[in-house]
Amino acid sequence: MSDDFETIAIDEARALGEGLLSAAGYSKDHARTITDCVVRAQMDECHSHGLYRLISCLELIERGKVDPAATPVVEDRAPAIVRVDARRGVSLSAFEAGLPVIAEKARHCGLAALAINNCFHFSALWPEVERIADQGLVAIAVTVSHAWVAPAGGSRPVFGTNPFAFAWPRPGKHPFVFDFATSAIARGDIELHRRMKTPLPEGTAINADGKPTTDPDKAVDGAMLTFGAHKGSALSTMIELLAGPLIGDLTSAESMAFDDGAKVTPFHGELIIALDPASFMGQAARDNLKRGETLFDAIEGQGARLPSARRYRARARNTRAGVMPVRKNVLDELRLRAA
Ligand code: NDP
Ligand code: PYC
Repeated sequence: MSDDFETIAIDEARALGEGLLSAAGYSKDHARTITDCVVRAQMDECHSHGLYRLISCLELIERGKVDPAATPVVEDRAPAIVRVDARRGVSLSAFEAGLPVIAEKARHCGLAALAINNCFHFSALWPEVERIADQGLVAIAVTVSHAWVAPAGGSRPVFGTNPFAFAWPRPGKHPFVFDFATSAIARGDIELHRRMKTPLPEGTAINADGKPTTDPDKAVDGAMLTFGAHKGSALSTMIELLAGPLIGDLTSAESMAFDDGAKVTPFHGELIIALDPASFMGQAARDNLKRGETLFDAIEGQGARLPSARRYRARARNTRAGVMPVRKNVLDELRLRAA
């Protein structure tokens, strides 16, 4: 473990998170769902979306944006569509409210969608698609953020960092999951580079003059880039459309306008889709799911790793130890706020 990190007991992290959020005014439900998500991310050593995000949740209250006691409202829109209005709360309690409904609808109809609206959204998407895959369903999730990312060939921000997550259930194993920003780097990582005063990887950002930069401050004044040039740009456009106009919610540019200089967590919607292998394949579902294992074996058999393998290893290691590494400067700030 590098000198920049120290460990915290998992129970202590939970108490710290719930204590800070409750004291700031979040309802029990919000304090629990937010803490659970950031502790899970930290246990998996996803530093850009772990305990660090508690600070942005506190800033949401300090800057008067979030309704910290909002109760999500579930609306049964159609046989295969459920909508949850987060009512200006954080997305996670809305997800909790919608999860049993999308799972039930997917089993009944073969596939189903959950649209979460009017939410502040700070979290990684893998905790959500993993929860759906744990119920034997295939899952896809997309959301927008703030307009920080320039389209391929352009130089001004239009897109959010727009993550895309997928999960596939694996009998007797953790699901196959990937979850990535469609920008070349997540905004959370840029913020961590700014805090640590370290350079960005090449090819992730441009400055205000449209020239490549590795200076995180200059990147913030300029624009982030998409991953995979025009391919990431097209995927990001798709995500803007699916998690924006399709579900009647804000695009990243509109979320940025709503923020109005407060510089807090984006406010918008999220689209989650669940597919039921049993409905597609009937009796053959189990055997067909196993054919996915042939694909995974072919990947791992040549020394490549599956996405999420690093996370699952970190989770197992930290669960055994009962403690997890956190950046010192993040923990210092959280403890100072709690004192
Ligand atoms: P990463 O680039 O860190 O990882 C992307 C995915 O690729 C992960 O599933 C990762 O698995 C996998 N992976 C990484 N390296 C390899 C490799 N060598 N071989 C195979 N698989 C690999 O993700 P990002 O930085 O793009 O995104 C980080 C998080 O930020 C995501 O969880 C995303 O949801 C979140 N985010 C949230 C936003 C929001 O608006 N709420 C906006 C943007 C991002 P592993 O984890 O095991 O390394
Ligand atoms: O890391 O890009 C990001 C991000 C945006 C909103 C939440 N995370």
